Amino acid sequence: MARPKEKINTLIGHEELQKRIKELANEISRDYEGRDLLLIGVLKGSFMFLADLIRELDYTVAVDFMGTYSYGASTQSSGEVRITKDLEQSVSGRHVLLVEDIVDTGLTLRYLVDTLRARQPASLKVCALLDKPARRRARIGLDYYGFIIPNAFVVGYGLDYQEKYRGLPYVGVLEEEEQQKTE
Ligand code: PRP
Ligand code: 7HP
Repeated sequence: MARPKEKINTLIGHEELQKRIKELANEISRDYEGRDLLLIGVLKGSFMFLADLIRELDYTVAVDFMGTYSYGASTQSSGEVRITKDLEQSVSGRHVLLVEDIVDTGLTLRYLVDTLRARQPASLKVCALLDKPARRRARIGLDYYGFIIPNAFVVGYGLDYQEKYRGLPYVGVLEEEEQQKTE
């Protein structure tokens, strides 16, 4: 199997990710003490973050997933958010925490928050591992975030470029030559 290391520069290492996720989980546990919580992971990118986060939370926490798609094979958002998978569970009257891998333009999150609010949860908050404010196009507040990152296209730890690199255990910046070669 091809080793991608030579074209990807590490931005956030595995240990740093794990340390910050534990801190986030402690904060979330404190805030939701005594309340039932439903985590909603946004597929596909959030699967790794959600898996690590939920293992640090109370074992009674429920989980469901929504799928969205807006980047395709590009490093730029198409601007159109499509739902590829809806929830199985109802969110009505429940405490919901939306779990994202990255907020970039903010269009995906804006769309999801509006969609979920209309279903009348008791509360709705957002937790994103990575916040890239430089390219924001939609106004959206984050209740919890892991890291603020610079304006670069990142891969790994669930995030892809043309469906590759999701399995990297760290977050790295994809070098420009690599993007141009394959675009
Ligand atoms: C990515 C990422 C976020 C969204 C963030 O999903 O996982 O959900 O883009 O970008 P935005 O803030 O500019 O909307 P993508 O549409 O690439 O699907 P994927 O998670 O399946 O790769
Ligand atoms: C989506 C996305 N996917 C991978 N890397 C990034 O930097 C991204 N921003 N938005």
